[in-house]
Amino acid sequence: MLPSRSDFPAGFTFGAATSAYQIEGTAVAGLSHWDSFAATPGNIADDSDGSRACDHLNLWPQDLDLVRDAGFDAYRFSTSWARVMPDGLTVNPDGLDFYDRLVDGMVERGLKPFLTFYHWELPAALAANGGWQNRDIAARFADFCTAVHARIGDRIASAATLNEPWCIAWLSHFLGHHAPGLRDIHAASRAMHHVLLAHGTAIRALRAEGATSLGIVLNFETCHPADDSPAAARAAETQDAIYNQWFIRALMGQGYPDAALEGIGPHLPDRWQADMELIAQPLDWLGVNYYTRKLHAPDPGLWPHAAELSGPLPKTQMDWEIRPEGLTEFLTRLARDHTGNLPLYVTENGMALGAGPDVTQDDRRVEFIADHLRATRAAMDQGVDVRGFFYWSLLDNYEWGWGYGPRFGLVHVDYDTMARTPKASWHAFHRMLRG
Ligand code: IFM
Repeated sequence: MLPSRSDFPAGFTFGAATSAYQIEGTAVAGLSHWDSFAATPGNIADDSDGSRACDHLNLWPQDLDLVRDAGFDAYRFSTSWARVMPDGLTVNPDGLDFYDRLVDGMVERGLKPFLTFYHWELPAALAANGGWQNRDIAARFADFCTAVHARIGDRIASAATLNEPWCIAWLSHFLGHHAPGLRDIHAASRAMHHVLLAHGTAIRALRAEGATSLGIVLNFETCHPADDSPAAARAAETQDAIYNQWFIRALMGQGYPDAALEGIGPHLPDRWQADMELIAQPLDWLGVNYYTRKLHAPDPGLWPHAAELSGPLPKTQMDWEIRPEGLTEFLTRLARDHTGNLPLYVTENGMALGAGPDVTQDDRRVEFIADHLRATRAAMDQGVDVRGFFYWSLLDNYEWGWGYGPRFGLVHVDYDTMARTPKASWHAFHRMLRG
């Protein structure tokens, strides 16, 4: 059973989250680097792509009904850059029309629109021009954000520049798991800096246009040593610096962490230090995405000299360990070490769980959500200013390199018929929020 709504302060925002490429379908959008990445054999577990996804482009009214009917206060969504600017530069009014209707649909249903400008579908034309490796991306990204803001900003409750810069930069350019699928320390290091430069440039441009309630969404993952050895401790510290410190430190004006600069520093663009002030723009809130922890062991190979090992805890469908206390730890650590009194939102938390014969049966997910809501409350009890919790995801959807196998949704999607069926977890939220 989920905790009760009254366990959280009045005004605490409960929401459900999605992203454009994972649910919309790409009809009448420009090509993005995800389309070419997905079209390359071996990149996606089931060789699928986002061309149809959940057909949210057409079915969005019923999807928003599901958000409202569950009793959520807010809906977190993203705008596809490739739909709004198919060539990455020129605004396509039809693309903005879609988001205009979508935001009106949220407002009509009493839902607060929580916008994320970029959740990973970089227009192919910009990718061909170096993408996140090219410093020019910062100005292009600010133009995209201000174009979206000019059309829908008047009805937006809150806007994040980027979702999960670690994924945009490291997972995609060093580990090669996401578009553009590179495994290149030089490319990754440049992306690690440019993604932050793009954020700062966009925030400055949006503020000049009068935008308010601006933030960014970072993902955090507990990095534990695989054993008691000093070498394992060092491997975990290095991974923690790359994953959990690089972005938040720069954003809060604390500089990049030394343990990550050791390997990334030699590849950063010239005079990167001069960008740090622009990167550290004042923010109105920070979004925290939390899912799991990983164990790290020393690896004799190249920097970061670390290898990931599977841990002993119960796991989700994607083999991610379930460790709710990690969410309390990150929320308290952030407030203590980095963000002070800045309001925090849990902008993503959820679990992948395969569908059984009864697609509505997901009691393990209900338990997962209950534990993470309690973990959020525990951080609040320790004085952390957490303002909301968004479940990932409203719908089963396209899980990037994993294709359509993992199911994160509160609502089951039949990918043949596109039928939506609320699961037990959707009903649990309904009882909690409307009960
Ligand atoms: O599906 C993703 C989402 O796009 C970003 N955060 C993590 C989710 C689960 O992997």
